[in-house]
Amino acid sequence: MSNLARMKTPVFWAEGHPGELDRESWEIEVSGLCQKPTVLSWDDIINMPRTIAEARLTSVTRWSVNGDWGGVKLSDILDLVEASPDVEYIRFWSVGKIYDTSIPVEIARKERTLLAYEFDGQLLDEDYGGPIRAFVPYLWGYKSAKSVVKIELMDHYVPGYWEKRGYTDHARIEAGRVLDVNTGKIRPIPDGEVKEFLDQ
Ligand SMILES: Nc1nc2c(c(=O)[nH]1)N[C@H]1C(S)=C(S)[C@@H](COP(=O)(O)O)O[C@H]1N2
Ligand SMILES: [Mo]
Repeated sequence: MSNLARMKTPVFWAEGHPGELDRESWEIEVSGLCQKPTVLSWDDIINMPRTIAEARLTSVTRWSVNGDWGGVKLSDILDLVEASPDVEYIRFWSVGKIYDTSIPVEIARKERTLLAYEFDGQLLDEDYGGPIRAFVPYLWGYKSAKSVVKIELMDHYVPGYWEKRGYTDHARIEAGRVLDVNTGKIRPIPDGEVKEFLDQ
């Protein structure tokens, strides 16, 4: 059992669980405002430099889980496709293309923003957004789209699945208390969970 499952990390699939997904044939289309739109295969992604970010996924429903998220920096992907200087937002689409969400390019470029494929050294399964998901520890978890199939480089903002249903567009993590999934205890987050990262 994966560490995420063992800790009983909640499994959110607002659009419905996608069922079994094939890792080896996974592809992510990267398109929009860039010089070199491309389709990245599973092999392409795992052969890119890997970054491990020890960080939390923090849900607006007030829980968070910490661990070693591993994957490729989104910034490296933006460089690979030669993102246009006009890009302002990065839009993620999950498998089935019902769930989408967008983040500002400044957040996309931060060092802990990943296309993640592992947690604590274990490959992500379908429950937790495998084969590959967005991991954006700087913002509420609804920006961390699971099982990503498409990344669009945009010069404008489009509200995503949850943003259209009332969650904030900026998704700034608010001060308060969350359930720490790792310990089962309540964890105060007086400055929002990732103030220290945002100041970097
Ligand atoms: N495709 C998809 N991605 C999603 C969601 C979803 O419902 N569908 N939920 C989001 C929310 S609200 C959170 S908090 C995290 C939860 O991730 P987990 O289900 O892996 O714990 O995934 C985000 N990504
Ligand atoms: Mo969430």
